[in-house]
Amino acid sequence: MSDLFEAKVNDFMAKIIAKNPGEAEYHQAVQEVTESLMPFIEENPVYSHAKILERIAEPERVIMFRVPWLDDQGNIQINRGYRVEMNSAIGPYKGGLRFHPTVNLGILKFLAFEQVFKNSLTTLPMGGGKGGSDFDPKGKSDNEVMRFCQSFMTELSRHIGPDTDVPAGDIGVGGREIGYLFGQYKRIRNEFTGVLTGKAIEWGGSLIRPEATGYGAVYFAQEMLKTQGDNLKGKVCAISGSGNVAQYATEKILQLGGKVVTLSDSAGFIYDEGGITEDKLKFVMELKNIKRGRIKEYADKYGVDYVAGKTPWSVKCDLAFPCATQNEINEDDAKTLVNNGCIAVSEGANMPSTPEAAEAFVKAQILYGPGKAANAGGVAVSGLEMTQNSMRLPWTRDEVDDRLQQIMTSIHDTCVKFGKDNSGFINYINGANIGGYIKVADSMIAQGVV
Ligand code: NDP
Ligand code: 2IT
Repeated sequence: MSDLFEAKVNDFMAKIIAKNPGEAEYHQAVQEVTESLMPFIEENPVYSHAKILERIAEPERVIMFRVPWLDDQGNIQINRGYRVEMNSAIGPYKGGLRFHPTVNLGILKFLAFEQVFKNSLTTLPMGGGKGGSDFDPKGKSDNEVMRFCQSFMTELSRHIGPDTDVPAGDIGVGGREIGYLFGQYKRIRNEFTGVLTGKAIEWGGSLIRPEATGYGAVYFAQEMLKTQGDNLKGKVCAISGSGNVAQYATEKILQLGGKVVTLSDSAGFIYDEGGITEDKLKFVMELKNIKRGRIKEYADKYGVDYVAGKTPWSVKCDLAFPCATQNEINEDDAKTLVNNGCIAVSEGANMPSTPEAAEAFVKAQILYGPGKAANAGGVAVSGLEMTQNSMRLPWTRDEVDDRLQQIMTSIHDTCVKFGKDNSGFINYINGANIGGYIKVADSMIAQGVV
């Protein structure tokens, strides 16, 4: 970046930091987008005159509320609930809910901000939002989770609706939580509508929604490899996480002939040099989705290595799929991956690479697909779930999967269109940020000063 652009980015960021103090993840997400956009905006002054970036970085609305609930011992517990309604220029607010003890306003603002660009990239009419709570579902009984969800939705139900704001899952929010949330919304509003996505198939969910984020991240990796005449066959893949996204990334890699050698959770990672098989993946799904156990139990069962307290990035691999959480790959991890011969990173998680890690990937000119492009398959199929709910007509697995593949290809095309530099290198960060921005920015201009 030239000195001029750097000065403009610094100036813009100083205002963002002053206005949003202490929100490190939010600053990080805005800075990355601003760095990509500054040259583009300077070339297209219509956007700077309309102050689009300044407006996009200010949430349309933030809702914060008390969530009181009774635990199994009859004690009153109090959590904080949030919904960040970031941008509705191209459609109703859309984005997941995260239940995790680390949740705070800054983290949800970064996630909502990323969601605006991601949703725009999907080609579907969805604005951006995100919500959640510092509630920790770990170690809670089903009844406690239900009471929490009912209390959370009692307040949230005033603010959302199928044409207003449509939440879904994220970390700590899966099928069980969506069920309890949906039940409470229906009871309060007396309406059976597509107000949440990620519903079970029997009551309005879409086939392939559980698989969509993980499958999509692998389809995106496949598209990136294709630009080099390569594919997934025989590739050794390191995956972090062992939740929804990691599980279905693993499944799709196996189907496409790759080999997955790691999975992790917040306590450590397993290294299965021989590769995770379909049977072993079944074990992981049962362990994580039903028994709600720890990934160490995989190592105990199959006699493979378990490394406590570490992330998997020291393992030699061809491809890396970070599918756990933000900032899980630091600069050293990124350099280790590159030095070990990693040729592509496809981010299933949101902002899993620190800015220094992302810079190391770009500098090494490996294929680096940032989350807002690579993990957009989840929200894309959420959009398809909304379509099916509106039509009151479900699609087949193949129909949804075909559309998902088309959408991931289209996102990749957009990244190439806006991210390819003069040397032919595809900077997917710039491609995703500029490609996601234009539709939202043009819509905001058309809708006036709102
Ligand atoms: P899950 O709750 O199903 O799984 C999360 C996984 O990540 C678990 O293995 C969890 O380990 C691990 N993890 C969570 N927080 C941390 C942490 N602070 N440090 C280390 N490991 C951690 O969530 P998802 O699979 O749905 O989400 C994973 C990522 O994908 C998130 O970044 C999410 O925002 C992103 N994403 C999800 C989409 C979806 O459709 N679900 C769509 C697009 C992106 P443990 O069990 O020990 O906490
Ligand atoms: O980060 C994400 O894109 C999600 N958690 C999915 C959002 C959605 O509305 O399906």
